[in-house]
Amino acid sequence: TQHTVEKTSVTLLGLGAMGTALARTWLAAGHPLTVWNRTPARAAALAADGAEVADTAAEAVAANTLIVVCLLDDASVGEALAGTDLTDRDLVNLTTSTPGQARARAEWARERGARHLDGGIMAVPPMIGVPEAGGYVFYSGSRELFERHRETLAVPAGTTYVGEDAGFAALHDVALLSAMYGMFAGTAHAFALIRGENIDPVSFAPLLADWLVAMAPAVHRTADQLRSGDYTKGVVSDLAMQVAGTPAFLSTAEQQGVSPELLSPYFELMRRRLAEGGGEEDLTGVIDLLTR
Ligand code: FVH
Repeated sequence: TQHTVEKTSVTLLGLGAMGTALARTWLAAGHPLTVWNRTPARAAALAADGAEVADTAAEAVAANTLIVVCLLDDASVGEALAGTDLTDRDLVNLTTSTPGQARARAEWARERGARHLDGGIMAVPPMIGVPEAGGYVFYSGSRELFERHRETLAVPAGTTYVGEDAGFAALHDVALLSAMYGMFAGTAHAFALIRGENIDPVSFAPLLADWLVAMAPAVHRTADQLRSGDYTKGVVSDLAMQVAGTPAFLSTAEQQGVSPELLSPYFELMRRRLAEGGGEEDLTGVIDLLTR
């Protein structure tokens, strides 16, 4: 005899680039899917692929227990859910929010009789439904809710649960993306330095990418120093040596006609920490200056 496992029915509010990508993976995996979007035309292709299209958000929320929301921002979530009955619903909000907004939304959902889980998506739409692309979603809030829907939530992308505090998914999301922007700032400066010279950016790119990968494990040393409180632990290149090197970076930028505005704020923090007596430390002391 054949035994078929029933797939959890999902309601999805929001069919932007990300919502549409999510919807396609649940449909492809055989999950009954009800969708709603403010602009109905965006649902047409999904309807042809088997999604139920609700005329209103209230109708979509009434259709299933698991409600996934992927809208532009927290304000649009409030607007879309305003006229819906969330009683006894499992609300999973994948809309990018701040930690504060996520905590407030969790409380807002609880007051309306819903269970709540917040998600921070660490992927772009083409990575959704492509496990080898490495995309995943941070989840925080009700652990029980996360466990209950883990399998369904794992269909579009990997899942990483980071705690009961509803704000933690957003915090992890923003922390990682902030580090990414630091990396982008560094690469912008590097490309600016070689621009105008007889150096092919396409040949330079693998050197740059490999260097960033080689440097990335330094985050583990930083974490270890933060945990122990000893910022000299395992130090390889101390702050005094690194600050002594900064004039070469600034002079090179000047010689290449490149503004130092991306590098200077970080160098300034390094100099301040050195002036406070952190010369034998790693760069970890800069974090103290930021959080003071
Ligand atoms: N796309 C990406 O690369 C990033 C990757 C990381 C995570 N983000 C976040 O995902 C959320 C949704 O992003 P998206 O890419 O789907 O965004 P859009 O394509 O711009 O679609 C926005 C949807 O939101 C609807 N919407 C906007 N305002 C309202 C409102 N007041 N009431 C109801 N719905 C609203 C919009 O509807 P429509 O314009 O089609 O009528 C779209 O469905 C987002 O938080 C990213 O930060 C994506």
